[in-house]
Amino acid sequence: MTRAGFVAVIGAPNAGKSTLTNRLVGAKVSIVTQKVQTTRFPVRGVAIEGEAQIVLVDTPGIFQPRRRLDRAMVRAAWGGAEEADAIVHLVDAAAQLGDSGADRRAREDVDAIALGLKRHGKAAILALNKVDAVKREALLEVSKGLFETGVYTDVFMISAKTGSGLADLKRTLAARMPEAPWLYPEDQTADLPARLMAAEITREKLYLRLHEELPYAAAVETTAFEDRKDGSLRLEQTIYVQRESQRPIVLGKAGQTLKWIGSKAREELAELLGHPVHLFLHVEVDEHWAERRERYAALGLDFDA
Ligand SMILES: Nc1nc2c(ncn2[C@@H]2O[C@H](COP(=O)(O)OP(=O)(O)OP(=O)(O)O)[C@@H](O)[C@H]2O)c(=O)[nH]1
Ligand SMILES: [Mg+2]
Repeated sequence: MTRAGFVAVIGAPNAGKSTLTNRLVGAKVSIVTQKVQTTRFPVRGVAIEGEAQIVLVDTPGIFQPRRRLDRAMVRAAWGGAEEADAIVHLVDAAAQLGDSGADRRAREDVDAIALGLKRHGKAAILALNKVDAVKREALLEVSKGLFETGVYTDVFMISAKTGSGLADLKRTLAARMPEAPWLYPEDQTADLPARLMAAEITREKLYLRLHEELPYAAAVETTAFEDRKDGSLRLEQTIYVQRESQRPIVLGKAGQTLKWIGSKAREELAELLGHPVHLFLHVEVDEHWAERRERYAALGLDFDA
């Protein structure tokens, strides 16, 4: 008898949701950066545990939305939770204990998520992440406080980075999947279209390099994706920034920054796609990128959220 189902991984921005998803899947399916609000739309990754296929749905961080893109991202995250057979609420334990502005915001987001779960009548598994970065005694206090909300069925202490505690969590998730035939072929780990995955990889490199300088509304689109006769792939992508003043930031001195981004993305793409890749990057200014309906449709986001 096989099992299969969906697990939504929800949480405040930067909790480690994408890191956890990748780690459980055992392959990179979702991009990770130190910047908050990296994930913009739900990304699926397929993990296997014994007879169970666990489809993890990595979601955008849930926070107090202000702009249109924020609202669409948060709506998509809750949508992922609505449809799932199980929900993991991932919490950055270090942020629960810190007192920087970002930590306080994260705590507000965590409390709001617990309330949201309660309102939706959803039970969730609480996973305290980044235990590698905090003292064990402090963790107990944090987990006690959150558990008292009554919305959680279990608590796990994990590190998505080191893998600590993940075997236990994975077994629990497998047991919660309904009896069903598998949803994906055995060897499939991701289901993002290659063009979109390629754009995500470049966006990751862009943010890894420029997370402090770039506004979060920067975006990447794949505009050409061709097989060539010699077995290589030819990709063209456009990096959108919001202001003319951001173009030189992305280019860097003598184009060095863009070159670095391109070569990092190209290396990773070649490995992922199993073919040599020729990658051509363009930088364009589009002040209204985040206000264009067609962009949302391309990412599966609701423009009117
Ligand atoms: N120390 C430590 N850092 C972690 C752990 N898990 C994730 N991180 C780091 O936390 C940062 C955010 O990780 P992501 O996986 O992108 O977080 P996310 O929740 O997907 O973030 P958004 O998509 O922006 O909502 C990255 O710098 C990770 O390397 C962990 O277990 N321990
Ligand atoms: Mg993410």
